[in-house]
Amino acid sequence: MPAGIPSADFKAESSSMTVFATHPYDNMTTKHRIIQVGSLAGSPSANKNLADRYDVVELWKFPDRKAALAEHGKGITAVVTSANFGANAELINALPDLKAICSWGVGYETIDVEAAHKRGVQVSNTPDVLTDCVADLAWGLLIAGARRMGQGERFVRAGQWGQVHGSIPLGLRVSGKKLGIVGLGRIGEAIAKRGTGFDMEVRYHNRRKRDDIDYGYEASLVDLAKWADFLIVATVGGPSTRHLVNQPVLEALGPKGIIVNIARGPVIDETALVAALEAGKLGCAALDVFEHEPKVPEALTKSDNAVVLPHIGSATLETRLAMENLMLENLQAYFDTGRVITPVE
Ligand code: 8YV
Repeated sequence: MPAGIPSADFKAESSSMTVFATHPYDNMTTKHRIIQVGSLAGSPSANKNLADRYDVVELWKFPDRKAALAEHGKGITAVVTSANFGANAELINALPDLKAICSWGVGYETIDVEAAHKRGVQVSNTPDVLTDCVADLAWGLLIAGARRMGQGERFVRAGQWGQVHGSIPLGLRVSGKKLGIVGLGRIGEAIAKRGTGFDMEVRYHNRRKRDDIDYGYEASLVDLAKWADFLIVATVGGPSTRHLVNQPVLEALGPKGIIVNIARGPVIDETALVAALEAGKLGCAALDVFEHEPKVPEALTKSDNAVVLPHIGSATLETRLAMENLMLENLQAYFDTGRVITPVE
């Protein structure tokens, strides 16, 4: 069946289709059938917009995914997913007519891009639109960790202010310190830019030195950690960066050092992180992501030297809407032109 042509039973269903007067897709007379791998509940209106515009096979609602793919996969040319749900080779290869995978989010380590490209399937993500919010959160985490904001808040909420002798322990100054960035991509760069506003010297570690940028480059991550007061992790996820931040790196950062992670949990060896914190060899960990989300080690949830957030780097109304729109634009561009707008190369 050619790309985008609905199946016979789809035509019967589409007769009850709603047409929206102000909708950009007004002239659609039939809805394309797509597979949505998981519910995009973290987006303001992605589930609704997908359901309004397309004939959606909601894969997560089927108890037997393999059987669902076998039954509904034929003729499906586009899949919607996110980093959370991914698209592995099994899913890709179960869809003989697949042409495009449109993901909601920038990270795509759970999508088998190689398997997709081998089959000529385009993959799109949502870069740029979340850069500022993720960078903002990295700074929020850093300041929260250095100034013990979580601990202070718990102290006030517990009614301890004025009740017990003293206050919370002293924090660390943020302004004017040395900032190391692990992974100077789009998000790393936005974090670095904010660092100059805090009068910080910024250096970074990447696989390769960037010639288009003036920040100092450290070829060795351990050397960067030794130099830095604070280390912010902003790399891609996946096998190439798994446990890049390990025991030697954490110990090089040291007892007053703060590690921030807004990238992917597995970039840090979490067992080594907990051990370093417990032994006082690392000052503080301020984390938005974890190795086995949504599981967070109790050693971290109980520690006043840790700040823990539930993976909310992009979770603002504006950014989640922008991610949603870009994902929808990619999907519709594929149906209209055969090409997604922001392809993963
Ligand atoms: C999302 C993210 O929460 O874009 C990413 O890679 O990590 C976040 O913006 C995630 O995509 C949800 O699966």
